[in-house]
Amino acid sequence: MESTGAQVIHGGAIAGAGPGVLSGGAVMIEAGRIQWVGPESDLPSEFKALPRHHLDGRLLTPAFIDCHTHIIFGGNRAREFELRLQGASYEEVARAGGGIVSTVSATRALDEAGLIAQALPRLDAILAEGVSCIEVKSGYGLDVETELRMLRAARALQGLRPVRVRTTYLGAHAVPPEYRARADAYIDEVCIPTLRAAHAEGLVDAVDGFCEGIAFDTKQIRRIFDVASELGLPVKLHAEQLSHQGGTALAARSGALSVDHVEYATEDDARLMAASGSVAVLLPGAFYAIRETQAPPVAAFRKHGVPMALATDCNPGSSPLHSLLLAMNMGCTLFRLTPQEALRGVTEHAARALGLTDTGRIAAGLRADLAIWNVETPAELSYRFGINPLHQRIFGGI
Ligand code: DI6
Ligand code: FE
Repeated sequence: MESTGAQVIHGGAIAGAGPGVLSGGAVMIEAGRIQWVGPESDLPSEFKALPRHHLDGRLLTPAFIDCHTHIIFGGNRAREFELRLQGASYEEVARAGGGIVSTVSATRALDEAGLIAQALPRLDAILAEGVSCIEVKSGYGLDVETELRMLRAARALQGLRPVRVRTTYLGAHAVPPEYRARADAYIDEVCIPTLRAAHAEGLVDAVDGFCEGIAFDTKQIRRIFDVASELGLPVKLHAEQLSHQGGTALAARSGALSVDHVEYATEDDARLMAASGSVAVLLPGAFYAIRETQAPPVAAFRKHGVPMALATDCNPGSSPLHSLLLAMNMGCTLFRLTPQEALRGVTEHAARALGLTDTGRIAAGLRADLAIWNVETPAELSYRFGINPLHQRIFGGI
């Protein structure tokens, strides 16, 4: 499948074209877009003579979307992993000057080429599992120049690999050492001016923050969200990951695209998220790696109709996970998602968490970002782990 010319993909089951699985389905793609999808028996006669791509019984899905990652950073935190194994908690390590702040020093030391070189193997691992679109956050620079450099490096990835990159400004990730105990001054003097500079350079698709005892409170996050709103940028938030701080309510009231982690969110939070249409982005890699025991309120999200997405949260500290398939397996095993919810979580709902309406489903008019899997049913994508069943990924029809 090397041309952008019209072709028909057929001869297998299709998931992501509607609520269930379409067996014996067909898809016509042309010029990088899906033009038609339906049962092969209904294929319009004008498409019948087009070149064919036979699935040989394989499953066709939308290409996956990793809607929450931090893949641009320097160094690693294996030492912190060892400390946690000896009993230190993620918060204790952070309060002792490790954690996010230790990655900040290693990130500041790299130029743009260095940041890209370290990120490419991570990106390649993620793309190898049928991913076509990835969100990348800043937040390990915490000064004007390094935050901008991270965002530029993230954007540059889409010139180096066949992938679509969405960039999120996460200046409110941690308080850097030079502003220790002066979080408000950091927000005024660095975080907000950097947001304005990054936006002026066209580097920001969304604005994020970390609302947590070890990071920023709701008042501080609100000040950043006010600037995002003034600039016309959508917001999202890391909220209720380690404790309940009220970030979810703030984010939902700000019309956030997504609220991420949400282990400590309540049923009231779920109600607010449903009202605002915010996606709950579940990050089981972080839950697993820091040995969290409180699972997110999946039943409340279901009850109130909050869409749930799954992502890797790929980062050097709380989630050194480079597999969206494993995130799906963990979402099912640890959070009791159904395999169908897991698949929607890395396709349709992940697109929604990024505010994208042209991808994540198999429907006429959307981008021809597709994945062909050596499996027969969607449940198999979540069921096995440690094996990659991808047969082929199609990116923009190619
Ligand atoms: N929550 C997370 O899980 C990541 N960021 C955040 O706000 C962790 C980032 C890190 O530990 O480096
Ligand atoms: Fe994160």
